[in-house]
Amino acid sequence: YSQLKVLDSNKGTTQTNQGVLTSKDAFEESFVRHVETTLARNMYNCDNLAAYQATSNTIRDALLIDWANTQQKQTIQDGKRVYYLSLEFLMGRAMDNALINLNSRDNTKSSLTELGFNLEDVLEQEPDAALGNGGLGRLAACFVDSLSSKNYSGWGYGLNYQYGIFKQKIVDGYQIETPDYWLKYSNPWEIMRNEIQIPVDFYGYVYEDHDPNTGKAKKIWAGGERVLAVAADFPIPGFNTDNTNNLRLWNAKPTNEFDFTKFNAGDYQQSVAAQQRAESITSVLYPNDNFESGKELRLKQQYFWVSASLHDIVRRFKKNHKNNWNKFADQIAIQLNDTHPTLAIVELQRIFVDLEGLEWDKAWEIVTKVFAYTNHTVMSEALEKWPVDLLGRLLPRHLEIIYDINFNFLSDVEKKFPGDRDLLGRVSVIEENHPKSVRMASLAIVGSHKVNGVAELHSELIKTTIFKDFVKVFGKDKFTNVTNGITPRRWLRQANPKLAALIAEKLNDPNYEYLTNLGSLKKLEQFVNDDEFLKRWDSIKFDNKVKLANLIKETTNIEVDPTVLFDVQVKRIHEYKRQQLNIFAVIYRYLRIKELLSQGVSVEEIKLKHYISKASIFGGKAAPGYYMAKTIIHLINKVGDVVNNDPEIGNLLKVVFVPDYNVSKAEIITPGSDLSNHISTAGTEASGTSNMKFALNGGLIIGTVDGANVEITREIGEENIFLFGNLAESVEELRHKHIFEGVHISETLAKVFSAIESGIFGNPDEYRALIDGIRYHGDYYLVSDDFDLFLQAHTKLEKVFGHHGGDANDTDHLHKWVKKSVLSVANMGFFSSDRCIDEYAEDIWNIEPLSQ
Ligand code: GLG
Repeated sequence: YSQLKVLDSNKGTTQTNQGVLTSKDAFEESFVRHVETTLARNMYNCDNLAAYQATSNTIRDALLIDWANTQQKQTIQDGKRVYYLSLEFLMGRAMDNALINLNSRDNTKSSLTELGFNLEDVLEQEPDAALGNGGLGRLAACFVDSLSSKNYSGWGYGLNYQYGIFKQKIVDGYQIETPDYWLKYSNPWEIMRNEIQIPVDFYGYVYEDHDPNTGKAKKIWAGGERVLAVAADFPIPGFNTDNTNNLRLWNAKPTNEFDFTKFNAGDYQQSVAAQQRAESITSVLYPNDNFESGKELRLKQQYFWVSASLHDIVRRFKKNHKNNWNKFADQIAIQLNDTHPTLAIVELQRIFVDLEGLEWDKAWEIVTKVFAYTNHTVMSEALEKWPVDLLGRLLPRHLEIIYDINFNFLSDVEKKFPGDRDLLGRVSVIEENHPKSVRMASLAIVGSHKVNGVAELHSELIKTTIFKDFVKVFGKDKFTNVTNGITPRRWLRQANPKLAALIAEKLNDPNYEYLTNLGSLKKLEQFVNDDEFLKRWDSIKFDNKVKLANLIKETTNIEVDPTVLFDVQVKRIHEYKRQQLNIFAVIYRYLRIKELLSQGVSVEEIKLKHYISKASIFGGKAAPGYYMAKTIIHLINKVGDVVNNDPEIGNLLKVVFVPDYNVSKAEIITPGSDLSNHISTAGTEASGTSNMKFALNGGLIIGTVDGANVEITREIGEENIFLFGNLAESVEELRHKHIFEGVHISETLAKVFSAIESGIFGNPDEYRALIDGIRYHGDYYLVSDDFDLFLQAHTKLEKVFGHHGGDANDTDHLHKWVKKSVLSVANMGFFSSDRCIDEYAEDIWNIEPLSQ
């Protein structure tokens, strides 16, 4: 009763504080108060940055009320909660998203105008929270948005890196990495919880002792180094609901426990330095995507994060349920985003057995009910393995527990498949190799009740390749699929307000309810023969292209004509994603155009009969140590230099590399694309999520039969996507053929190679490894096999795009291209991350939404 009363009294506060969301006066009053008190400035000296800070503080105040109410409601209802453990949350900017989800954008905009500010300029002040590399981190960000929007009780746990992904500069065509200290100005969205401090230990040794009460032997881990995990909370508002979850990110801080041994030895400096080192644990995000480097600090990050999170989760459980461990798995589900948090399995087992005194088998039964693991890749270089020596030195007790888990697991396997020693070797959590190491994926599978892939094709592939033996051991029901999704709040409403508004109008849905019920986009199909509608649709795309052209001009000084086809490939730079295939095709196009011109064919004729005008737009970061990816970036930039400065070419072809691709740039680039490339070697891209973003924004896709492209095709129809290339089932055979029979370079690709080798794009030695990798070293990513198919797909799609010159009455373009665009959007409902979260909730977590 008393708790309910608190809830009730909070409602009173809610109304007064929430006034800032809907009333101009209330907003302005709070704004001025924050300028004067929080920022200690005055209105005469308030620039856009101060306006951003005052606005976000105002919105944050309102958000915190919802947040506190939600936490109370969750405690009172005491239902099952899910915790999403992810080493990356690629959130981007928070303010616009908060305004949209709290339905306060219009009020804020007009209030700011009255105060003399422009909302768009104010929004630009916010730095991206770039605490992730790419798809995996952005998926986690979409998931927390959906958890709140669908009224689940679900928290995210991660690390509060001081430096997120680096800022990319392009100098002389080369990528240069510079640190991004995103917390330069204080972060108004972060609530420091200095009172929530959890000690985390490293190193030391293990000894055996006897419990004085029971006389039983027990393990003690002692003598290590201690670091404090201090919580920083980020409220996550849902759309059209008060439900506001929490994203808790940990900061590493030194303890106050002084190292007296060092001090007594007269080494005060050393002692303080060691304390300071503690903070380095959360200082920087590892900038690798789909690649694991195996560094000790990375393992420290992982343990620091899972240990703090687990202790926090257990503490919260104990507040309500004391030591009633039988209830633990009914109250808590934990999702492991990739293998990065796998040590959580070991840590929970340690908490139960060593600290809470549970029997091993009982503890293990609970542990395996709690955890589930999502796999995001089949590529071996991305699969984590930690050397036993390193793990044992850093976490001596955990290594023992891992050995025990493995021993029990292998005994079960042995019973089921007596005498199959090879099988034991393949499924063992320990790889008996040099160095001997722990296979994190195996440990994650053994310690989880469900394992899922992220698109149908990928989920099938893991069952038949990397996890085949585990299917044999556990049966196929343990392995499932949850196809990825994206949040339509950010990726439609926020990134493409005009299209979102047109859709709302056509669906007769002034409150944008379709954003939490994305299947209703289907109703757009009824307008597909309405020319007026198609023209409006097309002119919104045009406006978005103008915005993108402006971004390109600002960041590269290259002018692109918004009437030409915008052909985009933005994502991490990786050989498997095949930006090299794309740039080779661009080079071929340039060479052919030059050839035609030299034969006296006019530009007009080329446009009509051969190639339509287009801009090839690239963007994406390469891992700092990834030579081949950096070579690809360099080639793209050098091709751009040549093509863009060739006076004969004009707007027939432009090549652009947008520097520092990130979430806020994606919000401009995605709505401005006519066509985007998702052209990975079949079987390598687990899902891809930008493919979904582009299609939801009315851009068409050129893609291989890979990842979620397969399901996008199924949903939107084969006639609305341009697929090409060899299929996943042929990849192995083709690779084999390359090695034993050599690689066949077609005439077209040979022309491209000899142009590069001629030096027109700078010193050919710089591209030697890229070309030789294809020609002489097995062409692992099948560029040679797919090159001509890629060119053919282009020829086909250009006929559909037509010779559109920005003419709204170009009915050919309207009826061919724009219709496909409408039909794509109408059928993208399936790819809302709300649908993913519902699937996880039902099939994996077994949780229900909170009653509101
Ligand atoms: C991975 C995969 C992507 C996938 C994403 C989210 O490479 O294909 O879409 O996770 O599941 N490392 C990644 O970005």
